[in-house]
Amino acid sequence: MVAHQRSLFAMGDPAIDAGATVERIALDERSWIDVARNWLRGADAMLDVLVDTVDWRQGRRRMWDRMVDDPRLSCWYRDGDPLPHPALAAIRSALAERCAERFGTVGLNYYRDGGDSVAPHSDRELRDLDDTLVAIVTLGARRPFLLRSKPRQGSGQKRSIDLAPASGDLLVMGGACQVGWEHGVPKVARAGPRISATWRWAQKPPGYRARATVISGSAFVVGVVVVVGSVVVGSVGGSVGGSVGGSVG
Ligand SMILES: O=C(O)CCC(=O)C(=O)O
Ligand SMILES: [Mn+2]
Repeated sequence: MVAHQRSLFAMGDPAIDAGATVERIALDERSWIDVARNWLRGADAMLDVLVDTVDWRQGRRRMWDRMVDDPRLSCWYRDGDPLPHPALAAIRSALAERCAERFGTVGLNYYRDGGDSVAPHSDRELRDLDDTLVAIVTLGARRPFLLRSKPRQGSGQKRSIDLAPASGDLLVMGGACQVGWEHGVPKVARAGPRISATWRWAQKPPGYRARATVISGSAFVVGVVVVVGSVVVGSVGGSVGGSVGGSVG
């Protein structure tokens, strides 16, 4: 394991800098990402606590004809579950205030070293909705975070952007980002531990029906069947691969 360079900013008690500069990057006419560098102080100290105290789960998925371990550990908390660090509740409130929306379920992903990763994907429950928010706070090592456009019919051009969030940075993917774009954290030769904390929100049109997803050979409907208005994604979602609100598809 490579110890990542720690800054004074990332040590000490967690505290949100509500005045941090937020840069909005328009990805296309319908999709954007907000980037707030140094949004959370004390992110490395928080990582240390979470590495030791979270009941990390090993997800598994079918790859061709066999089951393989996900190359990272995860843990999901439903709305109302006791959280493993008090700062997670404060972050959720700050996000709700920033985005004027309510976030419920929080997912934690633990990339132990550079060999851990998540493949390019769009978040499963959100990938056919054009008004969603996915907030990601990075704790620990700086890793590439790649966003790339999905190929569109009639346009061969693919765009790609690396936001490389450092410890304490906040990313918020918004609009139709999950429809037209994929995101992922690729493997790297060497990296210290990194945890991402993710929250999701979606506006679902009345009568919205989630697409059925095939997992391990059986049809599994992810998400809500019929809802009206805004809902917090995950608190009512299906369970995938043992994780509530698991999203990588
Ligand atoms: O770790 C990250 O920054 C991304 C995690 C993610 O996209 C996911 O779990 O769906
Ligand atoms: Mn994702």
